[in-house]
Amino acid sequence: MRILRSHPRYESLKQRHLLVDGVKKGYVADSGLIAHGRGEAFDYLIGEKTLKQARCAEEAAVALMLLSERPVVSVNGNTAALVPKEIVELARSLSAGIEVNLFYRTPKRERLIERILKKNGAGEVLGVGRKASAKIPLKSERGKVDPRGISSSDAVLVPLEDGDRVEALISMGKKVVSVDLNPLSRTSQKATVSIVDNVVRAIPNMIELAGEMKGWKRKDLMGVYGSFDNRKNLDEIVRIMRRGLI
Ligand code: PTJ
Repeated sequence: MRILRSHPRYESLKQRHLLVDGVKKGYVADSGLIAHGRGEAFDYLIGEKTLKQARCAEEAAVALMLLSERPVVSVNGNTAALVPKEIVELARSLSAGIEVNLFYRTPKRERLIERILKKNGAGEVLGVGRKASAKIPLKSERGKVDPRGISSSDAVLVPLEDGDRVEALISMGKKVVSVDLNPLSRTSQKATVSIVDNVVRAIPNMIELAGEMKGWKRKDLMGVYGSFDNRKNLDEIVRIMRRGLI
């Protein structure tokens, strides 16, 4: 279906249609639509724009990923539908691995997402098929990871998560960057750096920041990451959402 650019809800409708199309093609999980609906509600409360606090988190996240030895960007169905080109570009600017990790893992979905990422310029896509031969302490399918990717990483970017994996990764001593519009979710509450922003804004913002910060000295990156207070940032965002409701 064609959506008119002049429609006042064009951006929102475009995202919905990308996801519906992904469900029809079989790479977005049915539940991905429900997850998106929840995200939309929170996005509404922040005015569907990147808050100053989210921008700070994005900056700290880029600093953290650039400081890491083995950063990995994890991709699920919704991310592949909404920001396929951008996620590949971000992984490249951060010199990070790119790994498919699915809650509703099926070989067909893995292969479709791998194909989308490659079509958008990715080199090797980790975590697909037999490559996901390592385990992290999780009972769900998300526990299956690539020994050369998430398993041996020191920092993982996890857009649109369920909280279990964040907890598992943190318990393994890894740093976790989340992108989740819900500041109260277990994901946001447990991550090292929690980006409360729509993935369609957060990933392009991070590409821009990575372009600027890539050439920085480690000391300057440490300054940005070290001065970021995730707890305070999340509390401020919750306050902004509350004010939006009054
Ligand atoms: O592709 P799979 O199999 O890995 O499955 C993916 C889903 C999203 C179905 C799975 O991870 C899931 O069930 O996630 P949850 O537990 O519903 O959590 C998703 C979180 O992402 C929610 O807290 C939403 O608020 C948030 N969210 C939804 N859409 C966006 C978002 N955050 C940022 N940007 C969005 N566009």
